[in-house]
Amino acid sequence: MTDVADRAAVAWSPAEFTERLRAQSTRYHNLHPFHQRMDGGALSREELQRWVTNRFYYQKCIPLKDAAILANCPEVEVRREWIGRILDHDGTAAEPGGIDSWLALGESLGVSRRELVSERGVLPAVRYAVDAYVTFARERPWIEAVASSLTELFGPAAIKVRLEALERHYPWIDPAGLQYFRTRLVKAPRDARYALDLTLERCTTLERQEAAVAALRFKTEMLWAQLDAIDRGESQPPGPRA
Ligand code: AHQ
Repeated sequence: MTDVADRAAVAWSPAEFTERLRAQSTRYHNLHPFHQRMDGGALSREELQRWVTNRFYYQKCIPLKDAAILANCPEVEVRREWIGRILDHDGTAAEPGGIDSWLALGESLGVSRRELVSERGVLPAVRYAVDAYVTFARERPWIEAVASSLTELFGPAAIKVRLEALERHYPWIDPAGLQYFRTRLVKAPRDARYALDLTLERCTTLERQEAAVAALRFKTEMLWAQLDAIDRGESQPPGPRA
């Protein structure tokens, strides 16, 4: 390999790699106009209902994404840790999970569980953005799918702001319905810490490090595209869906 190519192939230090991952926070969906309007108290009831309806599709697909990572990961220790994410969302027969909490959030915003589960209100672009995330996890190396979940490095700070804003600006929302986000404030930092440590540990060449940053960049764009569709408003092709 030439001297230039040798220099170019030198992996980033863990500190520099972490910094490049964390730099993706400037692309995080808390900066999207829709979330800015939510945090500023400017959303209508109808907009909040469109958001909770479409985000339900994202939430219900997270376990499919995580199951894809499990299916692609040959390491028992990693699977033992990662399977917890599926249980966090799906819950168990004894203990409802995050998907059930999201349904309660929907009810507190005036959208019935039946309506959320029907997916009637899921916008085409939201469906395609979310399905792209699941497909990414199914088709890319499992460590890249792990890296794509690192948007949760930025989640808790955004959710703290959002929770405070929802409680302050939208008094018609039953605070009990916001429990989902209070739970994320506990689980997301733990999940993000494990995913970051795993990404730093396994991505030891420049090529793998750049792929991990690209995976996280992909995920910031998936979250951004989801909100573009929600922000734009109702848009379905004419004619019957079935
Ligand atoms: O509620 C969220 C959630 O369960 C997850 C799982 C995680 C992943 O595996 O990609 N990401 C994520 C996120 C959730 N909520 C979003 C929000 O802003 O409410 C943030 C989102 C993320 O940052 O990826």
